Amino acid sequence: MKTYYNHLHAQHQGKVEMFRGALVPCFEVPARADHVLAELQRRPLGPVLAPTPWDEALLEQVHSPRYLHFLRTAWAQWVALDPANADKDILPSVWPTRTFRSDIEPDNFAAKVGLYSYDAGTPFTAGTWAAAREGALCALSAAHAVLDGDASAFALSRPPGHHAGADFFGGYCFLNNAALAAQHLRNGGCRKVAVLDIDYHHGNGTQAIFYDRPDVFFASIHGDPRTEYPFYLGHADETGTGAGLGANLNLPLPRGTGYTAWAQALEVALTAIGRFGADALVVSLGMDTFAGDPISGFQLHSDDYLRVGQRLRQAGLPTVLVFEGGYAVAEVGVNAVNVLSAWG
Ligand code: OKP
Ligand code: ZN
Repeated sequence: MKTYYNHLHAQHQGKVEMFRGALVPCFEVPARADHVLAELQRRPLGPVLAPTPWDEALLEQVHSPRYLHFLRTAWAQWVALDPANADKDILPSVWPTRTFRSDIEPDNFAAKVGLYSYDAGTPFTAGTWAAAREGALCALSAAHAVLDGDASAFALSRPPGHHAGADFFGGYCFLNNAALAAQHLRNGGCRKVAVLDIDYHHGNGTQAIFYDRPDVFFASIHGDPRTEYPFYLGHADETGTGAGLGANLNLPLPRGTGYTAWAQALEVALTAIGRFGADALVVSLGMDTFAGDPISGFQLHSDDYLRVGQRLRQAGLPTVLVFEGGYAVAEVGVNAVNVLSAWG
């Protein structure tokens, strides 16, 4: 299995995120990807490659031009406000909630940041765009390898992607790598694609991007949004809309859920994906279902991930795996490679 590694990932290195009224050190740190790469070097599954430099216009198939323009220029706008800003991260603090307008992009920079985001936990740094863009290329490259006939491919990148919508960042995510991979598979001739999101947190961005589409099925197993981030999406009654009705499946589980109940949800998701008739699978591979994760609440153990990988492979579909969350930094490499080793 080829791994497309984002060698620019460490250029995105947020300092702090807002948590309970205080700025605390970021959980989403460069060491996460370093540990996965190190484990892939200990237990090689195939070549580790740089992504192919695809036409950036592909990003517009998932993200709005005005959002992409914002991402490309945000850091320069921030430093233009005050040269001293170069030492600080951009952190959103004001948002257009219900009754406000989001069709007019404000001139004020803080207001612009709020228009294109939804939380105060996602710092934008000097290297964020470079890292996120290269990560998107990793996802596109992995999709391309599968289109070329590989049984599977892995996009090893950060920042993660599944919370990013067509025109907003949040939840540590800026570009939706899994959605880009799914779209790339569609462009390359797959008639139907399924995205299976097994990160602890609901993939609200991916769901929203495909919610009205019948050609991309989205299934997610995650902490119940009544208590777990991202809170405002991910309930079981969200089944798609319009032509996409029936092509969305949410399987929220209570905090504390262990492997047995989680694996039952995985069966439900894979059965639905089978019924849908997908030609290819994209897995949003979050490793924050691990019992030791500092910000999540499921109870999976390292050995469980070997079985998760086996079961995903048994689905029998060409599979693109995209790295998402997982904040038990020391264990994230072993856990991720345990899943991937099913294709070794
Ligand atoms: C991103 B991914 C922690 C608060 C949670 C956002 C979590 C984003 C998770 N103090 N903040 O889905 O792993
Ligand atoms: Zn997560």
